[in-house]
Amino acid sequence: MADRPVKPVLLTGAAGALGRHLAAALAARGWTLRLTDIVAFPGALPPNTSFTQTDLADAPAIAPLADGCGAILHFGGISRDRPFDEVLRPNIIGVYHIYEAACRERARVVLASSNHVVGFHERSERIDDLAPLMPDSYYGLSKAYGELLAQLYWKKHGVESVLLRIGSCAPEPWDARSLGIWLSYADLTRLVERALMARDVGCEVVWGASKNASLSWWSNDARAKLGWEPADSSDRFASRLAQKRSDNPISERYMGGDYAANGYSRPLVAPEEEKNERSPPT
Ligand code: NAI
Ligand code: 15L
Repeated sequence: MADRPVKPVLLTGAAGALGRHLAAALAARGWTLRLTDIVAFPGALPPNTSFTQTDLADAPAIAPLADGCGAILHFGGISRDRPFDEVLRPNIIGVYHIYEAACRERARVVLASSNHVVGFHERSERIDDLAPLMPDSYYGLSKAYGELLAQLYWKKHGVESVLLRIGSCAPEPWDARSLGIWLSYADLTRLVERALMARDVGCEVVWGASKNASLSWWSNDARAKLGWEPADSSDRFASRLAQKRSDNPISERYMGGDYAANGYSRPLVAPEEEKNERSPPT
């Protein structure tokens, strides 16, 4: 395995659920981290870390945080289905500030994208990392914007990105959907570490899910290039959760689940009819 880079790593969203986990886990593995979030860091800082309270939408405040950093782990911002006005500043303007900072520093970005960039694909489909983006919410749309921004900065400026399309990353899955797309905290840590250390990643997508027997939706990504394979599995929760489904037909039809169903106002379209919508014009 390559040596750990010596430059510090900036972690946004450090006070959030995944940020707190990564701050502790990566610090324990010897990484030097600069942490930031719009809210105070809860509790004591892990060793070899510093913390600055900043709004991602505040360009002059964000820029110096990346000075001298070799990589940015971008986990900050709105992390749920919220109205457009709430998503705009942190997730659209904020991610632009992160890419501007990365470009100045020639730093790699590990972007916490989301399964909700493809949330309007039907669960009966099998999609790979080149499948069309089909966001299920303003939140999913903001993550799709982040992925496209990453492509732009790679093509135009050579800024590398690993786009982590995270499924459901939590201590445990909670229903049938999350059983399939669950990512354990330990698999997340190893994935992020490989995303930091792998050579020449370019701009690539990885599906962020553990080795769950019930996951059939996603295939093909850059995991081999990173040298990452998930080690954990949700299978031990299957007997309790496999039948725990929502009673909303929209949630159950699309990969994004409740995010797809939330605010859905279209008359229900038959699956066959919807497939025709996707056919290229003849
Ligand atoms: P979280 O909501 O716990 O953490 C997000 C952090 O971003 C919070 O601490 C919040 O204060 C901070 N933040 C929000 N607005 C900000 C702003 N304007 N400026 C600076 N910081 C701001 O979310 P979680 O679960 O830790 O997720 C982390 C990242 O991973 C998010 O980007 C989320 O979209 C992404 N993700 C998480 C998944 C999961 O299952 N936990 C699944 C897919 C993606
Ligand atoms: C996400 O993108 C969210 O950040 C997280 O809170 C979960 O809702 C997850 O997706 C999911 O789809 O379960």
